[in-house]
Amino acid sequence: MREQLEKIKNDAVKEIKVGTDSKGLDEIRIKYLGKKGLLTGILRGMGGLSTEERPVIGKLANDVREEIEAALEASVNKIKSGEKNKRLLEEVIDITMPGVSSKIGGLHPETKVLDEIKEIFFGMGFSVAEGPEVELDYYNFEALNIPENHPAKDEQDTFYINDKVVLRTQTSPVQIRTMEKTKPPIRIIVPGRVYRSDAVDATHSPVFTQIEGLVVDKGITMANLKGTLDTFAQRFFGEKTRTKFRPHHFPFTEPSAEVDVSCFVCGGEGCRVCKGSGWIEILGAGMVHPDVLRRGGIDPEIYSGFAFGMGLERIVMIKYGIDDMRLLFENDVRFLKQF
Ligand code: 2NM
Repeated sequence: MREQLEKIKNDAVKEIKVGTDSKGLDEIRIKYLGKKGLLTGILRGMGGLSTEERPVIGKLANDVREEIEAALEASVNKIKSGEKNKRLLEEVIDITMPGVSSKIGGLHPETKVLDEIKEIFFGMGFSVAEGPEVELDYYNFEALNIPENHPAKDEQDTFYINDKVVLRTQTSPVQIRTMEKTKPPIRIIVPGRVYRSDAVDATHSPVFTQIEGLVVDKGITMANLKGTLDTFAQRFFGEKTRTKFRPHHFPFTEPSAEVDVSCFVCGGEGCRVCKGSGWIEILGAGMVHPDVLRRGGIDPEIYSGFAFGMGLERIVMIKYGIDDMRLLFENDVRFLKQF
């Protein structure tokens, strides 16, 4: 029995030494120490031993068990730490490697320019007003002094939802709505989408963005309009920029003007951007017609006002030298990335 125990011990330790993973070691544990294991088998046979031999063999058997367990534990620890080291090596992070930068989006050029224009007018005490794109015919035309027979009312130019409802062709209906509910002083800009039944080409789109402005207070004159638009032009195009007011006609303003700015590329000498003239048309403007003030609930005997309007896409095209408006709507990333 002594020899048997000795052999079991040596075999087990030998097997444990060559075991390479935790699973193999579990199998060895079962083979020797399990319920039906080799050592357990020996211990069962101890009944046939003499009373002198029994404690000696019993102690020996216990020693063997302890040695096998110790060898198992040592081996398990070794394998476990080996497995852990291997995993750590595989998972190692090289903090000296260059990072992978994630791609982030940018602002559309129209958004950038609109933000810039808003900031300039905020600096002069304006705030933003907004209103519906689907608008009553009354606010889009009649309240603005545009008569029933005016060419702008033609179905060729305006998208009609029904007899009384249109897609707004300008943002001025928001000015009327603001006058109706606000007591002067009023100082607002109204950016927003407008709709006209135009064919698409390099300078036209049936959907575009207007920025209009309205100031109403006691004693507002053409000089205030000129000063406001000069300040805008100088902050937006550069401090040397001059403006030129050319007489014009709008039904909703009297007097009315078209406003040019001196060319920000050549300074007025004449170049490709201003087509040799030295001037670029950017705005329509005028003193709000007394009838329009009255329809907004404002007494033209007490108050006066000025208003102006510009097309955002046109301003963006001028500023960045874009020759086709369609580029602003197609959203080709290769185009948008440049701003
Ligand atoms: C323009 C040109 C001139 C304008 C007038 C008004 C209102 F509602 F106050 F009468 N809002 N916007 C106006 C004046 C718009 O766009 C080219």
